[in-house]
Amino acid sequence: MSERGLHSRPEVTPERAEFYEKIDPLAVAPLWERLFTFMSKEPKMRAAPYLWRYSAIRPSLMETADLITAEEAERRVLILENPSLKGETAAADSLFAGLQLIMPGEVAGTHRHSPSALRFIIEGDGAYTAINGEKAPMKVGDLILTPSMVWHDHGNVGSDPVVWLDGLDIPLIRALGTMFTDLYNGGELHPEGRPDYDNIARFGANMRPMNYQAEGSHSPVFHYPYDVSKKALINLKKSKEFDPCHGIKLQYINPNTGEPVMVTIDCYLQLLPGGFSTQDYQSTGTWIYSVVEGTGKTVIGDSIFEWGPKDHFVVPGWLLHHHEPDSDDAILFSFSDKGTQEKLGLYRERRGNVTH
Ligand code: 1HN
Repeated sequence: MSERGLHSRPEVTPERAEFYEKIDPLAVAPLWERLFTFMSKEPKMRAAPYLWRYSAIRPSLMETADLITAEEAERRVLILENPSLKGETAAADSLFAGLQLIMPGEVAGTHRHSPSALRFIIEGDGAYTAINGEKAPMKVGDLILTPSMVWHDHGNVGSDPVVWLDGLDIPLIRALGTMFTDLYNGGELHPEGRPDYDNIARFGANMRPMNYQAEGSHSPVFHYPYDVSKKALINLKKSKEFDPCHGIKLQYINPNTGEPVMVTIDCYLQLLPGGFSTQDYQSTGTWIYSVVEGTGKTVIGDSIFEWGPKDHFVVPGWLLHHHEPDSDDAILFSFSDKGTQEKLGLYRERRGNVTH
């Protein structure tokens, strides 16, 4: 077999080494010295799997309330920063995750940005996100979307600290060089918009206003309440039809198109029946999980992560993994770059020995 430089480095002879040094000032470099460093046979993510235990983080998150105001911070968020991507403001190669705290009486002012974001409510009652001035009152387990370039602010009108998971496509937007951000009117709060729950009334009942013309590519629903999503999972359990790799896994969709809720981030809620260990699954998608209910473990490559409610973990792309819930049912929220990859024709998955 002849030597090929796709997966291995060609020999560096003294003559070649001298040549490489000579051409360096010309701002050119030999591709054959690089190919094998990134043209992996299969995906190799920079991020390693990781789990953030809520009980370990929560005391520090609460301390931030006295350290900085929501106003000064713009958003009081502790980044779930993957140790393998230290300093990169990322939980995984393509996705950002963080935990945001808002205290009673606080407001996080109106802004917008080209990255798309989701909120998944972790703890506390009485806060809201307003999208173009329309409030979505938050309850634990609710999913709230703030798609690219939509005005949004948050507030807490209750008496408890409120914490949610922020999921964003920051690494992707940075890589594409498409970052734009604005403060509303240079720093004002967006005036009140439509009444609370208006988006759900218009688009969230498997109905829509007659003659509705879609605006933008994201879902016109920006609030997916947990009680509705959970009820679907509980009712589906009765069918006893469980996906071997996912248990019962429902995707949040844009009701206009059936597509993922946002262009660059897709979201899921999943029930793992008690004692139902899933089969090994591998996909090019990166998955970030937030545990809502139940306990169990997830085996990712060579690592085992034990989880309980409010813990977060990341499954980077192309790592073989499976879930093992304990004897009670578990409910997991997750978000992914699967939808982005599918739009680019790049998504692949493998169940057992079959690659799709
Ligand atoms: C952001 O604008 C929010 O609007 C949350 O609540 C998290 C993380 C990185 C960059 C911007 C928000 C964020 C963020």
